[in-house]
Amino acid sequence: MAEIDGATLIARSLKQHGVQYMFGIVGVPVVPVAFAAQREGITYIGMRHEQSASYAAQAVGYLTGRPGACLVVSGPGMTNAISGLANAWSNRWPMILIGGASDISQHGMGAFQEAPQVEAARPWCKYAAQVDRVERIPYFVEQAVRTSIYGRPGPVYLDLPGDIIGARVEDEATAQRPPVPDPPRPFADPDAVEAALAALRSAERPLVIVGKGTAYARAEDEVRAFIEATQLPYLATPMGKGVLPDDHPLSVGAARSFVLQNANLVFLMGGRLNWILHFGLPPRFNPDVRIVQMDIAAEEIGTNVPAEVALVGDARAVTAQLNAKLREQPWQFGAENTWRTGIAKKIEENRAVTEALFDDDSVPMNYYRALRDIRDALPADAIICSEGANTMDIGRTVLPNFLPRHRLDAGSFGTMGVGLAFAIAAQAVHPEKRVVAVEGDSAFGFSGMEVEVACRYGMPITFVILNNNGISGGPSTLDRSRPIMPNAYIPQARYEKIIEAFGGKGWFVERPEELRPALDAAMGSGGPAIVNVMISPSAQRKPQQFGWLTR
Ligand SMILES: Cc1ncc(C[n+]2csc(CCOP(=O)(O)OP(=O)(O)O)c2C)c(N)n1
Repeated sequence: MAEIDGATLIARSLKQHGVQYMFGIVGVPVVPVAFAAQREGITYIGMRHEQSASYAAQAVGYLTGRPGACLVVSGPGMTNAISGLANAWSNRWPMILIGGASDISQHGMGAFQEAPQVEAARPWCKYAAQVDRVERIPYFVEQAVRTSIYGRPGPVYLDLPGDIIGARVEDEATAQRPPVPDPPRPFADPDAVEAALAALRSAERPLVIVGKGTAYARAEDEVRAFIEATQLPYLATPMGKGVLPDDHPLSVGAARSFVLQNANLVFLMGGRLNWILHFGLPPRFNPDVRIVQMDIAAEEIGTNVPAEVALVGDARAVTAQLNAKLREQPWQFGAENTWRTGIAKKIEENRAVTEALFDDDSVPMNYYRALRDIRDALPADAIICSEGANTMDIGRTVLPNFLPRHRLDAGSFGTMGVGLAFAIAAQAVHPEKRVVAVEGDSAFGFSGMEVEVACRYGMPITFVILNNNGISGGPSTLDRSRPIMPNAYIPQARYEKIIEAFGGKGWFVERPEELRPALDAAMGSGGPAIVNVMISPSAQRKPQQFGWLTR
């Protein structure tokens, strides 16, 4: 009678439920799992740090709607991956972490890398379990995959002791469940759909906020139809960008502070009133703002500001419900009113300030000047990964997105170090697309060794580092006669040389006129490249009405 081992069974079960990508670092006891994954037709990408492997797995989850798998060894391998679990938990992205664990037969004996792994995973996960018998692997994998993508998505954890991975069992004792179907798409209460449209019709200064939940739900066609049918002004959240193209005439992103502060009704589509949206509270929001809220998770409704109307359901299904009602009873927000003219005026004012910064050819460059050239060099369907403080915040306003799920950033958890792994995941999922990671020099440093992964797999990712000598701008020279400033790095560090060690190409850019040729050469090189761009340590965002976080 045919036998199957635990490693093959885990790989086969993952494949059975649509898991296509695995990122990891091998060692005892998970080596056979990685080889089995390759044999079963799962793409295995070996990373240089578990943190990056776990970031990559969740980016796959966001981009494809099926969790990416992250494979790590017991003990420190598993604990290194917890930052990824936390980031996925905060972003509500699906991923499945598979942690090797010490043998069940040695539990409590001080086994090699023995650790309370399930307990450590649990606060970040929708589901965390140890596989207790080899023949139950298909059960646990189905449970984990389904839980990660059904309802509100999120990370899950499976603990795989070495003696389960190595165990053999009769093949026929291990029947697979049918593949987990795509998540059900619940509709909202039809009365709430009517109420939402009535609320929008009654608002003098309405604003739609398009969140990344709509991107995850693949609701772009429905959201576009809704915005165009109603002619409502909309603002995209950082990763909601691209659900509608950023150059859409109804986008009011260039007047963000103004519209948030003055809207008297906000329709929140698949976004949360967390710190990124200033909790929906004054001074950033109108104290009397009315909230119409659409979310897949009922428990999200009313967070920080009570919702007048709750649309609980899948963003694509619910927006289609709204669109159907609008076809029965067409309605548009007025074309001419003080709300529209006020927004248009603010957009113009903001544009004038940034134009001056775009055209400033000072050396070293300011962020806007550098980002202008990056913007102009990118194709419209580029996938942009972005992290840093100013690099990311200014980049979000300068680098446009024209397609959904084409922007990945530090996200709800504000995590530095995600960018390289996100770029690797994006290039794995979309080998045909231009992927660019726009990185602050500090952000790059968290995961810089992952450029070796891009080189090893021949991924033509362009890593652009906006280098201002430290965390949000360090000193231009290092004075070792005093304590080195906590935010300082080696000035003018030649990060581009790191990738050359692995066969990639590097460019060092100091002057504005050198930047576009370097970007074009890097993207034309056909392989991975770093463009290391010196930015003035004193360069900042254009003057802002409110301080960051508005404490
Ligand atoms: C994992 C993690 N550690 C530390 C921080 C704190 N932090 C926020 S932004 C940042 C780096 C900002 O500098 P840089 O990436 O160079 O971008 P810049 O603002 O200079 O453009 C750091 C370390 C964080 N957000 N995440």
